Amino acid sequence: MKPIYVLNGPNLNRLGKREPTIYGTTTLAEVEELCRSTAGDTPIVFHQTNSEEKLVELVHEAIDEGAGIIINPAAFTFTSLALLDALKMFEGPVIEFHISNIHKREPIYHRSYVSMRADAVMAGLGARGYATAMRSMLEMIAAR
Ligand code: CA2
Repeated sequence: MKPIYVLNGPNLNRLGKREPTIYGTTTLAEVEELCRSTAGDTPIVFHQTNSEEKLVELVHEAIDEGAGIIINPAAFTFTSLALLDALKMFEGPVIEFHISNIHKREPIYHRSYVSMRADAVMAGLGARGYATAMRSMLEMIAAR
């Protein structure tokens, strides 16, 4: 069984430690556990990186080995054509995920490059939304 990749971009390693009014108090380690428990027997590859290069390389790894990608690209959402180009090479389902509702925030957070490839976009459900994203990803893979 191919794994589902859950990829997290810059600063999300600080989740649960700063700005709890926007991002909540759940840590990234707790998010990983939530993803694993929701996925059940389906294997998960879970990463966070502050590096655009590393994030692109992880998408390349998913192109070769992954069944689906759930990605919270954080700030790279709004800046990275390299990430968009890498995601365009991936043939399985892609869910773009944001903890906060990016559309409720300043205009610089409204234009996502990643959305041009994502099959679904989720925003504003908080950290527990990763479980919702995982359930939807399992359904999307099963429906293919
Ligand atoms: O809501 C999200 O998940 C975001 O992708 C998070 C990004 C932000 O640039 C996006 O607009 C929305 C920022 C991540 C910052 O991470 C922090 C984590 C904990 C505390 C403070 C910042």
